[in-house]
Amino acid sequence: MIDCYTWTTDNGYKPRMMLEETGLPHKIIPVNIREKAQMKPEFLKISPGHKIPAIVDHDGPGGTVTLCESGAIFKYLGEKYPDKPIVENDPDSLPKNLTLDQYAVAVVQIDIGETSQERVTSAVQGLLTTAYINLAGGQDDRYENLKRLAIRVYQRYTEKTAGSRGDQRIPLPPFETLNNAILRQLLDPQEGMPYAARAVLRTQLGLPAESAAPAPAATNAVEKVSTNSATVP
Ligand SMILES: N[C@@H](CCC(=O)N[C@@H](CS)C(=O)NCC(=O)O)C(=O)O
Repeated sequence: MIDCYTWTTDNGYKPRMMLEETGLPHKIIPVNIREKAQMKPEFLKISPGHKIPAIVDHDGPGGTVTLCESGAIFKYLGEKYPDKPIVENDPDSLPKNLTLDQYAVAVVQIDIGETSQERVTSAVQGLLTTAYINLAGGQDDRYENLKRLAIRVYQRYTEKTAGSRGDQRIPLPPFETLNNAILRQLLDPQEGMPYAARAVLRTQLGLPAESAAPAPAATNAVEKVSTNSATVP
């Protein structure tokens, strides 16, 4: 059994979601940081720096393991349970395939109720950016995983907002629009990736080589590719 000391903050959600997704036996112990519960002596014994999240694994290697820092917790759980997928319905989302940041971005899909349109937009764009950077670096598998996560986060938010009563939230821009914006940024000769990386990315995406006057050509080409690549798996 793992005790997870946490609160409803971004850092607090990371290990909590990981525990919930892996289905590991755990107990959530809320530490209300608004009421300064993190300063209580019993919690300071677990987290001397008075930070959530923290875990206590009663079945750790060699006995009880106490850990703070969401990055360390993520690594620990990933090493202890390497075969448990950590993103809902995604069998490829093994801890070894994702960094904490990528995972953290992906979990916005799980508690979308409290997640704003801006946050989901930036999460999707962050995942897409990392996906294309990986593709340009020859990491095709990581590209596929990240792109899939981006699509899943997008879909999840769209489904949730469509279903909620009297929801005033602004819908997300079309996926293609987000995808195109990222590709345009990355492929921009002045502001984007270095020339060699742009060339690899263009080849991988089946885009024509950079022309002397890239702006209109790149825009059209990107529209075409992103429509295809936005197909939901
Ligand atoms: N680097 C740490 C940051 C943890 C952190 O900043 N926790 C905040 C809440 S999100 C906290 O416990 N604040 C209460 C305090 O510092 O007293 C992590 O990723 O776990």
